[in-house]
Amino acid sequence: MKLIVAVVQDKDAIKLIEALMLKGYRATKLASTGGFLKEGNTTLLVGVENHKVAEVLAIIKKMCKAREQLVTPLTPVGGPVDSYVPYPVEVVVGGATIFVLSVEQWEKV
Ligand code: 2BA
Repeated sequence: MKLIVAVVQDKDAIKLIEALMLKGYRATKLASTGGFLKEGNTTLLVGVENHKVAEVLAIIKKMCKAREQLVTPLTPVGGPVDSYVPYPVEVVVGGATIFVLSVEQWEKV
């Protein structure tokens, strides 16, 4: 048994969950916030048998798109604030950040 933890963009979350449900997977959707952008994203927990991991990863890859996003860096700590010009920089967010964890025990009571 594996637990797939996938951090995805909110824009992709609903369609991804629908695609997983259509294939018979169960998922838990958690509202989360990215540490870098400080914006909302979605973390999905999907518990699956070992041999199903590849299929779930394929579904996630298919449904989650990479998007460019502009972010304005914060003023440097301790730096000269008056001469600091905050230029927006572009970061590529997603498709998805995925962790696959081994599950020691799984029970439904
Ligand atoms: P955020 O932390 O808000 O990061 C959003 C995007 O900003 C990242 O996209 C990446 O392109 C960029 N970024 C993040 N940290 C950076 C840094 N120190 N310097 C420059 N650019 C940086 P993704 O890599 O696709 O990550 C999307 C979201 O996935 C992240 O949102 C975070 O919530 C989660 N995530 C990514 N890597 C993680 C990790 N190792 N552990 C836990 N969560 C992670």
